[in-house]
Amino acid sequence: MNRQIGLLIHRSGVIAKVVVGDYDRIVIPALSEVGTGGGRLRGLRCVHTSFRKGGVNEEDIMDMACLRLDLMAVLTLDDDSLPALLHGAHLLPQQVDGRDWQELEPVHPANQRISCIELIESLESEFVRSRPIKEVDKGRDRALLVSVTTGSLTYAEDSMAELVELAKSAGVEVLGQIIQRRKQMHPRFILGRGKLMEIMLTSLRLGVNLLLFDQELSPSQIRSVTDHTDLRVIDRTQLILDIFASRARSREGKLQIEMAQLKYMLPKLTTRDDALSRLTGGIGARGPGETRLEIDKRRINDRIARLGKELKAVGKQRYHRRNRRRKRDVPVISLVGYTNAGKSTLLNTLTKSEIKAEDLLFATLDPTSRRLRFPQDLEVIITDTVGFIRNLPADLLKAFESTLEELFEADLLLHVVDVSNPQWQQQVEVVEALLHELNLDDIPCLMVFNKIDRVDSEQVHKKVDQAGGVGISALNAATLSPLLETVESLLQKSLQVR
Ligand SMILES: Nc1nc2c(ncn2[C@@H]2O[C@H](COP(=O)(O)OP(=O)(O)OP(=O)(O)O)[C@@H](O)[C@H]2O)c(=O)[nH]1
Ligand SMILES: [Mg+2]
Repeated sequence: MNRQIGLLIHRSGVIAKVVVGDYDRIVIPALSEVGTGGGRLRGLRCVHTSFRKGGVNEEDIMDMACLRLDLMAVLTLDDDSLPALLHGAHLLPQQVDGRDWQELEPVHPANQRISCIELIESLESEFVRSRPIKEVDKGRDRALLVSVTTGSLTYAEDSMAELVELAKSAGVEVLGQIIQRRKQMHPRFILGRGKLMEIMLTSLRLGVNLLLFDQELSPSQIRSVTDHTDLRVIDRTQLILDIFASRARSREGKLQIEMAQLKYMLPKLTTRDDALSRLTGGIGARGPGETRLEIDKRRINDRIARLGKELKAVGKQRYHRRNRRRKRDVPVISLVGYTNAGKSTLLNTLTKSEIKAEDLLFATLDPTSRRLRFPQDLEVIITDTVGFIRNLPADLLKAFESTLEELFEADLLLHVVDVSNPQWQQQVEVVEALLHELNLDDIPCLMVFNKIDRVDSEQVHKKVDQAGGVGISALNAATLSPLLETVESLLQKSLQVR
């Protein structure tokens, strides 16, 4: 037939698939329905004929790595089209001379002495031994973080460091990071073939099951990666959405998240996209639920419309609540700031409450309000809300419109800054830009430099003075009096104006 023939053979000896290719290649079909058998390798080996004289080529290695095949073997033919040599290759649990695979000595198929099954089984046990999955980590996602950038490397590194924190907040174990700089971003292929192969081999070696991209991916870019791999692929926005979904407690919060997730999914459903149906649980699939991800566009649109109505109704209740507050004329202070800056901790210390404050990004999602009485009989309401982060997509921000509306009511914003974070200056810029985007820059805003207990004080005091803010340690009530005094005098001023 002048075509290559390939067999995918199960360890039991059963032929799982027969693939008929063309003269110079075969294409292995998607194997998603075949289980991975618990081990690191797929439990299938591929043997195919070739009209070329050479043995295993780069394409074969790529297929083997991406599909985690037990073994790849190429049978070459002699001039009479009879079997000549069998070339084999297998993956290695550890790199040898910088390579992740190894070729076997070519032999005539009749002289093939080694036992395939023994070889595969010893490989597999070595894979497991070199990176055992700890009992506690079973069921957790194990991710390789990937950033593809055309911009500055330092920016990519900072953003990556934050992605690591985001991943931790989502309960994902981070096994490795890869940053690639490209001259130009390809609209279809986010990564070159070579890089993709490197990622696949690294994933295999580390036991990765999730690729987490720092950049937002287009449907075709997701496809170009998932076509070659059987790893789940999600991007930064999806990860943030997932964290939000797991944190939302209030009805309104849950509605907002579901809305944001559906809106995010919708454009990605326009092309038939395998990546979505691969989301069978875990990160990226929480919230609206996996079944919902599969329902068609029209039903999603219906759902979005319904959610919109419900949100409006909830918003009305909120409006009434706020109105009552207004009537009593209690000034409102809102805490804003980068995520993990210490907003909730500050609220807790000020009002002796116990809302959740944790060393996690986006620990707080739903807004909380508490009363606070100042020494001189001034009573205020102080509200804590969702933190900000860089590269927050506009749509996502919009999803929180009704929550963020609370901020419009504020008489004073306290912009809480974590000065112990080396990135604090950039974080201030991000928050200020977002405040501007939300048209909140008309409200008086006091900079509050938090966590001064963790930094060299003299240097920080200089910075704090320069920025005209107040330095505090939210964990320590004794450090808060300068803040309280400043806040009080600022409020008196604004109350007089009113
Ligand atoms: N050392 C020190 N740690 C602090 C201080 N203030 C807050 N923290 C810690 O910083 C972490 C984050 O605090 P949160 O209050 O949850 O921060 P947040 O701004 O509410 O963060 P999100 O709700 O996640 O956006 C917690 O582990 C706090 O214990 C401080 O003054 N000093
Ligand atoms: Mg918080």
